Amino acid sequence: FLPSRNELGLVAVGFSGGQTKAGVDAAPTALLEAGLIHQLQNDLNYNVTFDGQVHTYADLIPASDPPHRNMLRPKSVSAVTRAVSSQVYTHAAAGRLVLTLGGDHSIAIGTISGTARAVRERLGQEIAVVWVDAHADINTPETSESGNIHGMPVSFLTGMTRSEDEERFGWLGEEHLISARKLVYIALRDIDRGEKEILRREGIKAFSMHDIDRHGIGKIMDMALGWIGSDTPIHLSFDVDALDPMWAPSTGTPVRGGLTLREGDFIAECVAETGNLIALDLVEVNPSLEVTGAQETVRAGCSIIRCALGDTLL
Ligand code: 4U7
Ligand code: MN
Ligand code: MN
Ligand code: MN
Repeated sequence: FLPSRNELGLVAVGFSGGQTKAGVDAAPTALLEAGLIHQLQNDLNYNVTFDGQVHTYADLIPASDPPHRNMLRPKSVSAVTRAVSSQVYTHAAAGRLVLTLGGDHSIAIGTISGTARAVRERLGQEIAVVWVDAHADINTPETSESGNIHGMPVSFLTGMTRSEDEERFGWLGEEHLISARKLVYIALRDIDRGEKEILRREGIKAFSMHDIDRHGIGKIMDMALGWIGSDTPIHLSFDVDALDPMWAPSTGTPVRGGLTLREGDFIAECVAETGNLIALDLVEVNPSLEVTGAQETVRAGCSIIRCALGDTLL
């Protein structure tokens, strides 16, 4: 069932409701205008299945969406991620490697739940997730200080945050969830107090920038992929803010002291080398912030995508 070598499903998610800064919804268009599809088809030889739309899910956004359990716009994010989950599931179930262009990182509730369900149905197996980010995005609604759902997706996906309310993530079932034991973080450097507590309590594998400085990115990738094992499908969720703002300034929550461009590409290449990649998210590019660096940020995003999809493998 691992995706056939050259079939790729592309989902473009123009959504910004998981946080409060406008512009991250314009990232898919910017990435596509930079020639991404041409690169995938001509340089990398993928057969790309794409509906040609940057989805905004306008018909799914309710007129009234007040804060609930400290979450901002819970119904909107719930409805959009539910739709994304089904789009991603459809590609994955058809045996396509799925590339999703965000959008803010709340959309990972959709992408990862979609691949988790497809792999469970087809292989009876759990997926592994490699989460590359300055942040852990594992706040519960209760630990979050911002209320922004892009800081919470992992708590929903691991079943730590649950809801009975169908319109507010109650649609997430066991088939959509991942195991905290099969989750690995890379490039962390800005973790909230409540998140540290959760990471410790759940014994989640996490490699911070400190670890990367100490061991070097090569050894870190050996350890990260060794933890996952060689027979597990991998979903790579890459937040562009994992990169240092020097290389990717146009993002909503930049944190200095991040990955070099080359370290980011290397992480993606190592995941590609496993042959187990089933899905990739590239999120949090916001071309309307630090506009002088927007094209550089977009180019960095395209580079990470090409590397994850095998461009530099011989
Ligand atoms: B991103 C934050 F408080 N932890 O919860 C929060 F620092 O998807 C940031 O990684 C979340 O960009 C960042 O709001 C979400 C904050
Ligand atoms: Mn993130
Ligand atoms: Mn982040
Ligand atoms: Mn961010």
